[in-house]
Amino acid sequence: MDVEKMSGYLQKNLEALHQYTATPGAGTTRLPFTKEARSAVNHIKSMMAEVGLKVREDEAGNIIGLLEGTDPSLPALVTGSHFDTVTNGGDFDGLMGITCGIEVARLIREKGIRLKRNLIVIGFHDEEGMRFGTGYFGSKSILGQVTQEDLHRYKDKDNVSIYEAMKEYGLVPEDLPKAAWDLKTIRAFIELHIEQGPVLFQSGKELGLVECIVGIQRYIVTVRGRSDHAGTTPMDMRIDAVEAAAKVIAKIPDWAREKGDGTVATTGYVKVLPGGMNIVAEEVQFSVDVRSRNNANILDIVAKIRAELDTVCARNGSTYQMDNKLTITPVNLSEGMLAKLEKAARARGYSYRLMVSGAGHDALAIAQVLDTVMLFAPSKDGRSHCPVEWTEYRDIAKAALVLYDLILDMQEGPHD
Ligand code: HGY
Ligand code: MN
Ligand code: MN
Repeated sequence: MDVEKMSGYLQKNLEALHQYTATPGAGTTRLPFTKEARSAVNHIKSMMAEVGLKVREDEAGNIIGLLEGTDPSLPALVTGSHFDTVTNGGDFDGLMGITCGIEVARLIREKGIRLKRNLIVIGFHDEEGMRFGTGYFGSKSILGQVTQEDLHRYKDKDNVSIYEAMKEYGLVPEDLPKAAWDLKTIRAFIELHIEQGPVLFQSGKELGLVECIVGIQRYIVTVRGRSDHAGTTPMDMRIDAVEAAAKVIAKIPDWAREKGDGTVATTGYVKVLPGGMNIVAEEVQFSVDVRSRNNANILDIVAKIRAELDTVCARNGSTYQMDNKLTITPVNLSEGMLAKLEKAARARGYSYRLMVSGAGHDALAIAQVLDTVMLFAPSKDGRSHCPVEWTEYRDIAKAALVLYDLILDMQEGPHD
């Protein structure tokens, strides 16, 4: 199959899935355990069935398509990504990896090829963590890393827990442990994804081969002051939660800049209560997302945030708590599989560059315990997690064809 034909299939799939959003006309919003997720899942299941995959939905709400190999005793290859999105996100984040897996399965069948290994195409649930502030729910579930306590602990902005959301969605939360795989049955995981940044796009290369994925730590910080009248309360009698939080938030970006190493730190969410113009703020909640390929940088910035909170709160009498939502260390991807990807890209005459992923992806969770590799297609202008997210279908098709080559190149023996 050439790039044009593959590109046509992928465009049809991705355009069809674009409709499943809670914010039509304002990007794609498909949060986990919602009706948008359910509709997209049902459509993806039909796409998988159409190319001959045996389809099931697991206890975490992941979608799993199986193309049986001639020797199912061999550890399987797994490819895919997530079907949930951020709020007002784009059409390609996550779905690229799922639709490429589906189209490679179609190509294998159209060519009449019988793989030795089972091939699993997977659509993960709740990679983004957008609703509950966590992330990697579906991938951590197949790794057996999500506890029943987690399901009750993490809640969305309407105070709905993951547990309640799962039940509403039609899942049985108590059955979640059944979603865990025997990792000995898996040879490797390959995730195709858009780059979501400017490095590959600006390099002008067609493909990004990912060597390393940054580590991430995420927190929700709650600073508590005292609500008072904004006009009558003298400045030296206030316990202003905004004053304390703002002094810390303002310092975080420079702490990341000082580190280099591609270290980043972001406050993407701030909520002030009660939120009146004439009321001294009683409470501020803000998010912290710190990432680096060097874990020591992450630890140092988190320590600085905690120390600064101690200082500013002691000064104005406010208090704080720092709730950890995610801690995951940087991970190097499989050198052997990267070498196979380079061989395939060169054979097809596609330009490529080796690179670091600043975004997490399900691969970040899975690479902690399994051989994993990622393949990027360029994001136009490096934009992602926004409605203007765009990747050329031809670029996605090239990644899919290299995925096809890699799958065929990993069929020979147990360590291929
Ligand atoms: O936030 C991330 O790195 C990914 O897009 N979920
Ligand atoms: Mn994302
Ligand atoms: Mn993603």
